[in-house]
Amino acid sequence: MSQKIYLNGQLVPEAEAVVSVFDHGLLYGDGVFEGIRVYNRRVFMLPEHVERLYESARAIRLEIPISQEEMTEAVEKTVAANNIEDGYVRLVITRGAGSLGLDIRRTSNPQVIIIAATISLYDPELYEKGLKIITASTIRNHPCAVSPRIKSLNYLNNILAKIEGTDQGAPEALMLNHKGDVAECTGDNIFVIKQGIIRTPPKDAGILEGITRNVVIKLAREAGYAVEEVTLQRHDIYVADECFLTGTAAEVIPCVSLDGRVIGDGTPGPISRQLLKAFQDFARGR
Ligand code: PXG
Repeated sequence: MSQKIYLNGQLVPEAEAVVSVFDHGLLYGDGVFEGIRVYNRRVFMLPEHVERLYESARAIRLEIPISQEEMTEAVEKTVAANNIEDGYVRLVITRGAGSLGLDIRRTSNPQVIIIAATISLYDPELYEKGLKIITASTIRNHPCAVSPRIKSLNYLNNILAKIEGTDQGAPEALMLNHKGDVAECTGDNIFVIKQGIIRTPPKDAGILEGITRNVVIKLAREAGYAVEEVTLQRHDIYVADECFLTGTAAEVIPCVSLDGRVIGDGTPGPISRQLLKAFQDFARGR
């Protein structure tokens, strides 16, 4: 069965879901996107993802041609049409076709694309053993350049850091910000735990404000933990009792080493495990 892709209001077969080679999304990475999980046919945290998509679009002066309500309906419709029970939805909004120049006034028709598919996840074994990660030499984009708070189609900053990780056999890579403080990983936010207190970098550390991050902060507080959004240095990770990453694909994944420094006792810690379970129960509606 061929996949059905939502393209500008129509559900079309994959082969017909095409955009122009003059689209500024292709020419310049000029657009925004979202990645969302589907659990038991429910689109997880859909209002929050739609809100972030429209905020990203606003920040790059891209006017999405449909309302947030229409976008929400379009996502639900695409998931249903592809009979997705557990999977992944990718929303992509491009600037649309234009001239071979930067001027957005020469573009027209932003493209609204929704793909409902499966997702590639970390190896289940990594949740038992924990990730060993490295610090990339590529820093996160300066917030005064392209703000990391925008989930834009220009992901080269993250891709370059991800290459460094892959080259060194690490499934994720830590990125510092322009000040040398901890920002986040290439596609995941980062948390540390020290003496029972959970800490994660604040929104202004040059991070994407992850929706999984925000859910985990809430669940951790509900479980009685203190959670602080504070500046962290690599040193705070080296000396942490526990560390874990959060993201749409990863959910909550323990991290047991950074740059060859073993974190805690080198195994996934009890609070990380507890939060992984709490997150999975919440996401799967248990
Ligand atoms: N930081 C960055 C830079 C991200 O791209 C996160 C943190 C975690 O945010 P969420 O809202 O997912 O908790 C992300 C998310 C993909 C893909 O296919 C990427 C993300 C999410 C899902 C899929 O590359 N990045």
